Amino acid sequence: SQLETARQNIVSCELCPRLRSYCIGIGETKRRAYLDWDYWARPVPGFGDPTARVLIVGLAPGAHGANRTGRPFTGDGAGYFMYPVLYNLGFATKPLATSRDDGLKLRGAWIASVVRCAPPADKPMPQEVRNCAVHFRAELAALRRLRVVVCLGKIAWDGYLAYLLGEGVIKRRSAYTFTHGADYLMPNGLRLIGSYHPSLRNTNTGRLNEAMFTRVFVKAREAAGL
Ligand code: DU
Repeated sequence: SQLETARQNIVSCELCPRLRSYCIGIGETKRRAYLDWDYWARPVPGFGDPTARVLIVGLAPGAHGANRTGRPFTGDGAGYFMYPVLYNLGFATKPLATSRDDGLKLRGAWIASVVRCAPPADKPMPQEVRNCAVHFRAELAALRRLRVVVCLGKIAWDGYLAYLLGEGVIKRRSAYTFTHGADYLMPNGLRLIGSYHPSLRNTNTGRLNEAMFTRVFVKAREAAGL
């Protein structure tokens, strides 16, 4: 299938040497809590329901999260914040995501990120984001039932707008301003919703709390007709 081809191209990607060596280096040093883990250390494919109506767009794998487990938002603080919200709203079958074989499934949702390798300091270079767009496009082309896109943070938002520019759906980004709760009907009929990213930096400081995050996904579910 198209999604399986996209997955293989992502996992074998070597387009960004800086990111590849960084991810492998994380796997070699590890954290004390994960010494017995065999780190994934490969680019991370999207995850979820191939018939998803809701696309969730993140920034990049966490160094000791998805870069360790091989599945988006699995095994780090951002995921421990996000999956319970997805579970409460029926988008996930379990509230706790710990490994890529924990049995958790998404229902009606797909999770992807604009960059598929963990970047140093969580800051991909613009050229790395551009390189990775080929993978984002490949997954999106296979997700035929999308109605709603939830972008987690401004880099995800800008990445999705760049995708729409490339597809000729919009002519300029300036009409679409990222805020938490931003909600636009795009010319292709999709709803574009913005949320602060559920990184620990945002959730530990209270910039993003569970009620705020839940409201975003209640709106997404409603806009998707779910
Ligand atoms: O083997 P499979 O049912 O195609 O599932 C592959 C992979 O995708 C597995 O990690 C579950 C996940 N998944 C999902 O999250 N939601 C679905 O509706 C179907 C599959």
